[in-house]
Amino acid sequence: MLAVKNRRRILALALWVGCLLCLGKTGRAEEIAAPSTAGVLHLEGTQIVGEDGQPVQLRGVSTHGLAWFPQYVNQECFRQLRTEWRANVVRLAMYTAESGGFCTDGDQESLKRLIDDGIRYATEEDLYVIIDWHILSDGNPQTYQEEAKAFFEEMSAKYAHMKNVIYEICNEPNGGTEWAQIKSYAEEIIPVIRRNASDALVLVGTPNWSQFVDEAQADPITGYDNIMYTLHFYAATHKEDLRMRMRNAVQGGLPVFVSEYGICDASGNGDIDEEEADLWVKLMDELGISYVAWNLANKDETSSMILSTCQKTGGFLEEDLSASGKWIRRMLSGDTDAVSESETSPDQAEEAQTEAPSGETVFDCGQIEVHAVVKNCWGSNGEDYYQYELKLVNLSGQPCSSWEIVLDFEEEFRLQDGWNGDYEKDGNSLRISSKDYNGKIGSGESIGDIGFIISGGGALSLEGPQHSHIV
Ligand code: IDC
Repeated sequence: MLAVKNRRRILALALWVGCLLCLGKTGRAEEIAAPSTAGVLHLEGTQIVGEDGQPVQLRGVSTHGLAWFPQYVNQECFRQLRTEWRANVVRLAMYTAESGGFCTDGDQESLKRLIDDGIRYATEEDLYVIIDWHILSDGNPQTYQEEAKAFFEEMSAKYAHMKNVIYEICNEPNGGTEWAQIKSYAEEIIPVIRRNASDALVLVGTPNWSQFVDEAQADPITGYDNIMYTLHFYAATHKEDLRMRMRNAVQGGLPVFVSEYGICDASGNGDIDEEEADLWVKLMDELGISYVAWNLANKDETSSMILSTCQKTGGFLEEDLSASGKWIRRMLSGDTDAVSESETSPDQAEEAQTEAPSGETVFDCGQIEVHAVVKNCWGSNGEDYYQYELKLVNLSGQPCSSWEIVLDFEEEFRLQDGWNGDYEKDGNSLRISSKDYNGKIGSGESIGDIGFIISGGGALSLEGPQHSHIV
């Protein structure tokens, strides 16, 4: 037993080294704005700002059609987007007219449940969240205007009190729909939302698949605050022309939000153009524009961020991501060197095969044995962040109805987040106690999915006096 533990410790140390090596290379210097810090967003000129008046840039990902890929609306997935990808917004894309569409043959109740779930998870993970009325094959948003009114009436009433909900009222008008028609639709929908959510940001699509922001600029919607206009691009199709259209609109005073983009071509498929994608990101950053990437799914298409061979719905490793997914994760997180199984050294890979699960450190804490894994680590704002996941095994010989463990770290650290437990920091120690729903562990049995994120000195003291207590 001891020998096994020591081998695991050595492996854990090897992983630490790997992890430490990956830190501090990039990382966006600025703190990421979140609902808990920036609060309700509003516009000052073309710029989104938080309650304290500081500029806020939202950067994140969009789901694919909720009816088709509902499985990615889950808390673990959103948590990873927030903590590892460093996203601060998710977009919930609900098609209106395609198969399974809200206004065609879709199951409206289950679609609304997915939106409710998505908003709940986003809120719990401190993310802003966009409710996207995803018109596409319906071309003109007026096609389902009455349905849109009823939908946004219900959504805005339900979410009026939330700081983090943003309303996108028509994804991409197309098929010759003119700005005057979109504007007229928006002037029907915005007052419905405003009666409930008086300040929330509202995003309005623009002609030609949300590209002709200049037409909105020539005749903007007046009489309401906090209205933004969307521009969508796909980097392998849309280049300098559309970038200049975006820049001119913003410099001309139009608040623009890139609520959808891809780094491949406009079909959502085809080749990736990283060079153009870099130019887009550079310009959006310069102009303080927010941007949301299409799409969080494992469809066999270039724009899907997860490989079609990957069936996971959260806890994605680098090797689970498509080329788009890798690029977007790296760009958002600023982390250019993720540790992935495919990137570990041959020695580590060999060890990993003989140890299951790999990279686990096991602590005998008395009554409870703690299995700790560093799931991820990254550098940001000059600090190192470590995400731990724990499994607890009850070795006391009797069932328990609650538990408490204390973990010691080698250095001072800061607790950033913790889940499925109550967390209390005391010097270099972290005390974790059970929630009412996960206190019970049968004799010899285990529970998992307990996790936390710390910054600063992240190494667990391997020989430290870790201990546990059960009732
Ligand atoms: C695409 C999806 C694809 C789906 C299709 C439905 O990627 O799997 O079959 O829609 O028609 C958009 C749209 C967005 C498109 C995407 C790629 O907003 O719905 O998704 N795209 O074509 N505008 C430009 C590109």
